[in-house]
Amino acid sequence: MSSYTGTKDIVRAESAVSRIAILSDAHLLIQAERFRDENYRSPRGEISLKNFNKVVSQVVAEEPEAVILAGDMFDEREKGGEWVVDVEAAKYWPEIRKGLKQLMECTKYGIYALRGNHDTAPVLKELQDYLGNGFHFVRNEEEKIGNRRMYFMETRYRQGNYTIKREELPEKGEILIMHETIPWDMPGLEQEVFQALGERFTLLLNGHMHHYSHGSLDIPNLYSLPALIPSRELKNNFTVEYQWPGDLENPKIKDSPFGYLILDGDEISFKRYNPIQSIVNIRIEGDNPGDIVKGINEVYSHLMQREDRDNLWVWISASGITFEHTVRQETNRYPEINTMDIKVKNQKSKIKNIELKGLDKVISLSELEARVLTSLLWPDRDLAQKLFDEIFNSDNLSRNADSNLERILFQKLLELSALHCGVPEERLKSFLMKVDPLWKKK
Ligand SMILES: [Mn+2]
Repeated sequence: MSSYTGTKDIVRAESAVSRIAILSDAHLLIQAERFRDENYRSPRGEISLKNFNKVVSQVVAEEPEAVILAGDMFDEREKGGEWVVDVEAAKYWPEIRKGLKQLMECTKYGIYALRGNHDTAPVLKELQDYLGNGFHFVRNEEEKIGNRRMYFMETRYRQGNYTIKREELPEKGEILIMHETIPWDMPGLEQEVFQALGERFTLLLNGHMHHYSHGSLDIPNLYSLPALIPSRELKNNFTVEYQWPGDLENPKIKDSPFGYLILDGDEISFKRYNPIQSIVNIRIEGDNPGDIVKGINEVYSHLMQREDRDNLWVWISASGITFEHTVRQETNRYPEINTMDIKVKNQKSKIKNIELKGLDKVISLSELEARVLTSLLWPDRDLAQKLFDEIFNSDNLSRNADSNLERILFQKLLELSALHCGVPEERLKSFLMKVDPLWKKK
């Protein structure tokens, strides 16, 4: 370990356990947009940098002896097949580096950085070159930081395949810093792996989830780190939430979920950071596109009355509708409101009973789905499930669907999705042959 000594004099008893700040998931460069003007940054990018500067001052005031970056602090974003970060990052790096330098210089031991799934090694190596021996990019190694021992387990994030072999897990230690998916209502690293790690380490600190919690998965020493500042990855973080239908005068208000952790002695505390902007979540529930359009307009008219309307980052989730475009068309009518992202989902519970005629008998869509799924084995089954959920669902089909048309549509959609899912052609053919008898008249 290098013997970096910052400029800050910290007077502490020799025996005290080092006070450490843990920062995660700022996703700083995710706000980089492609602009031809080499000096222009997007308003979202500007806000992110302002938040970063503000939170850096807050952390500096905490007088940590070391700062840990637990992954996805920078983010290398891809847009239209190009790495935005290479083109745009130049406009952001001077300020990011300045902030990191401030953090580094306020500490005795410097900064220790773990790579997250959105970070790249070259970016972290460059920072190490630039900032010198007070910045440590650590990969699958233990570091002694003051009188603490910390193991930095590099991310194993692989969507759809989160397994880590037992023999690849780090041996016993004190504190584990990692960046993995906790399986909270979503696929993630197996619970048994977290449990095994929880037995090997006194403390598990995990980034990536953007949400502060501890003791989940029944592992008392597992801590999930908050996102430092807002980014495009909302992950259920908000400060204001409107529901439609609902009382627009009284939205749900929450304390900021953003911030960082301070380890001091045996104490772990979540330090809140209040971002510059308000993070607004809008939940619209309707039965049809008409409802959704009405809901969006009512909520947005309400937002327009807010004094801070220029300072909102708005996320929408709408259920009872299939196409994001329908929502986007409405939000575009309110250019003052910064709509960050729109998610649409069909409500499974509200599925209309579409009847498919011309099969061996008249059956409902859900019966067909059940029959197709039971006739298949993994991985065809997974693909079919995805098709039913996303494409061949009641919202996309009219009532009393014509089976011949739907059958052709289904096959075409399958062919298309197979390409996207990387399914080889032979497997697609055998899949279609297996499904085909389900469609035929007896
Ligand atoms: Mn991540």
